[in-house]
Amino acid sequence: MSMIKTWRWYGEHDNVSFSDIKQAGVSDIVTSLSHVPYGEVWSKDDIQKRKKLIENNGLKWFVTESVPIHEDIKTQTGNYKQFIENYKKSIENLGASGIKIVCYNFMPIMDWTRTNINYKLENGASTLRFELIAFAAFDLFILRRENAEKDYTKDQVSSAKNYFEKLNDDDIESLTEVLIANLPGTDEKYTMAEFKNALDRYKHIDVKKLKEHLNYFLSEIIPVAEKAGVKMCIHPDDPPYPILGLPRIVSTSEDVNDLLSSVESPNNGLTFCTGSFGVRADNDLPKMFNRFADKVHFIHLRSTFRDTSGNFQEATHLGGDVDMYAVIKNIVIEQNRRKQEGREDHAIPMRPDHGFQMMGDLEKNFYPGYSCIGRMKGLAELTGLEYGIEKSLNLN
Ligand code: DNO
Repeated sequence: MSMIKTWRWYGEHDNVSFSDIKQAGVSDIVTSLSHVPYGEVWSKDDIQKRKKLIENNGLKWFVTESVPIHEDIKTQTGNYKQFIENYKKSIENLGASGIKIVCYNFMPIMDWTRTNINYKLENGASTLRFELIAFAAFDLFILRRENAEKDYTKDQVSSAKNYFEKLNDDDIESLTEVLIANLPGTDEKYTMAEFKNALDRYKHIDVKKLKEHLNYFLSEIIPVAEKAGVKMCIHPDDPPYPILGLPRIVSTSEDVNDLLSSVESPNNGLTFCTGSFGVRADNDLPKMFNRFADKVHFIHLRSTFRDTSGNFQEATHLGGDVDMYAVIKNIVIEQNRRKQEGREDHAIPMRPDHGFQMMGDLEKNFYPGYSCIGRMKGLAELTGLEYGIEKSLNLN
């Protein structure tokens, strides 16, 4: 009753083939219809077409990541009511096609954020890194966000200034590109002007208001998800704290508790992402998993090293600051508990999240973090750890 091993696949232009994925020891694909514009309905035809393609290649599909939430819904402006209706239709169509788990996020404007998507390690591999001073340099001196200096200490502002002064035009362009023009993991692109407009829409939206908007969304969506047999599972903020003055509402245990209890339902659940939550030293991951275990419908496993200056960097899956042994042990115990209860969903889908770009993959192009060999190495390590834990508990 091990976790279900899944693999995120970005569609036909993904450089990782179905054959690679099967050889990695994976049974299920996690994917999204990224060609459908944000806010529009995912039609049954489109969903079926993707499903057939996956099944014809010997794999299965029952988790989607993500069905994106239109900015109008997050800000409750413009066409948000229509977009919520469209979202409901997508959920119904997904449920009817056997796609029963829907991962989504409620981060304003930007999904996950890094300042360097090609950070070279001594051994030649590359990883993803977030450097606070680089980010501050962008915020203060490239974006020139109004009142941005209030979000940093005096020392940080002066380090960011030094950092900025050393950047040449190409450096500025690539920092901007990685932060706004080419948001990692999505096909959304903003120009600087569009990005500033997007930020402006949040001027009067604080944490409290954004939480209200999420609660409203959930109160509309969850009853539909219940009927369709779909489990919604929100992805945490990455990084798990406010950036660019934007509110963030899925960063801590209390945040998760708020949103899960705003609409009590087994269909209102969580994607437990150790990499995102793990960037905060005050997030005790094994404890958090246990607190919400009942409603964890999807798991992302990876780890980061963080320092005390606000920087973090993605580590090997068993390295870094995440106590992966304790997390997986709690997952194994939860799965067993569900099995004893007779729950059908006792095996929780997981995917190895991100991975180094390494070996033969260094010459290829991938969505940042989503190379083949690095993720496969992560999957192998995590599977071995899970196997050992199950064995020691006499559960396999
Ligand atoms: C990053 C991913 C996120 C995630 C979305 C879910 O690697 O985990 O982009 O897919 O936040 O909506």
